[in-house]
Amino acid sequence: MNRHSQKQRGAGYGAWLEYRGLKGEAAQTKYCRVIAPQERDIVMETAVAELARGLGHLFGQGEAAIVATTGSAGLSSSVAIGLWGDGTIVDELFRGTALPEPGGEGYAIRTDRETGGIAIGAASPIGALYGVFHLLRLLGTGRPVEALELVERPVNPLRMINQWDNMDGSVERGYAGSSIFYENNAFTSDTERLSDYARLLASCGINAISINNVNVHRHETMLITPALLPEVAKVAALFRAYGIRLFLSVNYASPLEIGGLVTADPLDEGVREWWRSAANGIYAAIPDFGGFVVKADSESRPGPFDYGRDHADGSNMLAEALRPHGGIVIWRCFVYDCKQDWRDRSTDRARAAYDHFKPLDGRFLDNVILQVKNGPLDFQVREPVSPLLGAMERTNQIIEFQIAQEYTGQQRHLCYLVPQWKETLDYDTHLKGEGSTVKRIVDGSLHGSRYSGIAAVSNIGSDDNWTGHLLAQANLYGYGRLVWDPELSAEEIAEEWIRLTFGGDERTAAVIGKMLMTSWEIYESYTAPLAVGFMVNPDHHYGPNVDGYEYSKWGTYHFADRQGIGVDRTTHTGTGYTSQYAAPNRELYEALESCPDELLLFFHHVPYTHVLHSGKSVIQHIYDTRFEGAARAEELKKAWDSLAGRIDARLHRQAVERLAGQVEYAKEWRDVINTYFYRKSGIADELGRKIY
Ligand code: GCV
Repeated sequence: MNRHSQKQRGAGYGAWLEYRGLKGEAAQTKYCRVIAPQERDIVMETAVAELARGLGHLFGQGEAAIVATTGSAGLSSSVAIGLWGDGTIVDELFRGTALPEPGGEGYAIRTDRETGGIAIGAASPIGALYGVFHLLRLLGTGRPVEALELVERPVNPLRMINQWDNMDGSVERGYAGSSIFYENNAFTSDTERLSDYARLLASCGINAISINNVNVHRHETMLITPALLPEVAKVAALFRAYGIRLFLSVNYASPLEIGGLVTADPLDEGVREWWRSAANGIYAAIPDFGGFVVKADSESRPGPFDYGRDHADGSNMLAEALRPHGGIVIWRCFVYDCKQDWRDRSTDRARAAYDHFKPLDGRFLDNVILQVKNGPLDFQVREPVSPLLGAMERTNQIIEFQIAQEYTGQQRHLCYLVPQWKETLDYDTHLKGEGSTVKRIVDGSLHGSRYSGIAAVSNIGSDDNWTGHLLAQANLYGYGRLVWDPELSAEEIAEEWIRLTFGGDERTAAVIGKMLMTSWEIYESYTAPLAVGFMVNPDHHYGPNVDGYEYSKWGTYHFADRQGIGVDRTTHTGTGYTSQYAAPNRELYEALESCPDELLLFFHHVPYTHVLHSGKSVIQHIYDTRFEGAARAEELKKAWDSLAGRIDARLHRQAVERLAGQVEYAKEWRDVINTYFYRKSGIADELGRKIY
């Protein structure tokens, strides 16, 4: 798939960049030439090569020719690419047009009415690369290109992927094979695959990647040392060619663990000097290194709390070391007590991030960014939006999503997550009055933040098709597209992905589109509706176990007893978590009468007989959703089966078993949950269905 591709790869490897040959009308106007500037930096080189390759595949002619001037043929049958002011034909083509100047990573595309040729112009090589992928996407999805006149720029400045890869080749919460970055505590030799990954990411707009797990173990702690930096630099170069900056997750206790110091106290001058020197070494090897991602004082990782310091002290120390080089510190806010006493009902894990960080607003250096998970707990199928998002006006923040489906079916169940992310981004925090949406917080416009954007935990691994479940590719693609432009609808994104992956068949688009768009709701209904949260098996988090975390130290409880269920997080009678929201959200959640059904058990402890806004009792809702969810999982399988013969058989085969497994597991969820709550409550299902 890479332009220097050597290896035979399996079906699905090309993902949405397969560029299936165009048919019918779309294939009529052939674009068989690329007109490109002679002087090209590495990213422009990539842009030109991708364009030649994409056009070649789409129009079935190998690779399109690359020429430097229009020659006598003019622009016809050609796509010209260039930067503003580079003296190429692109300048000429955009002169006098009404197109506004795009920003740094933006681009413009227009069709020359006289010749039918197309021009892609940009202010930077990375803009040109994004413009190339945009045009190829239009062609690949069968959109008309005869009269293009468009300008695009990304909405979010930082568009990041976090790998949770370990150097032993494992991936924390990885569901698609092993790491593509490492094996046996060394870097992979399959650099071609890394390049192909960079290509997939750039094609949907990603511009930053951290390449190791936020839980930084012994070998990974060494990544910032001269022993491993040359290897890191090689990986950085592969991603650089696609305009993606490389970051590393670092071990907060590095000075202690590998530096020979007796402390990692952020206020200790020796420690500060150690990090400065480490940063100097990194930038000598990788001049455009992005910076550090840090998980500190979280789930037994070391951090500033170990020295009686706070998270401003800890992150600022690292920020100071990176600052002279233009680097940033991405500091995670996933900080909570993971050794909680389950008997103590006053401690609330959901409160923790806000309680720890909000008081520190204004104390962080301007090259520190706080990374906040979308919800206050941990990537559940349904959670309220984290109240910390936007609550620190004087602090840079980005949101963290999880593309990997840790709690949403682990890529064995279908769960298209774009609708969930979109709902979060559209959420109105009301922090500065109506319209204070999360998307405006993370794009930096609400508070005028210096740094802003979105990060997410990747869902890829060494499986041939990257994501194990073929349809989980839609989450990676969808993440990139949504982060580029949060105004895109989940349906639009799904449709793009389907057409690029499977071709232009209308029925295929309709069937898979519906499967994707209903999948989150279906998964939620047979697992954990009403935002009840954790009911999974401990450690691996797969499959139902209602009390799996109930009597544990992890702080994730539902408090089901024979009368009722849910966590009282109100300010009047509960943990006070609701007070972390601005009005009117605070009041909305506080009052049982107004709390939305879908979040009910997150905020309130209610009897099973409590009647929801839907008119159903909680217990009946528990039964109905499980029965319906399991039945709808079967419909997903049938829908997919109906596509046999319509799509590439090798691709079709890849999801058949997964969907069959989902059907069985949905029944398991249905029966375990229903039986548990029937036994607990003693209340029968109104419809008399089978409960054990
Ligand atoms: C990387 C959850 C996951 C952990 C993960 C952690 C985090 O608790 O289960 O595997 O650790 O989140 O985001 O740091």
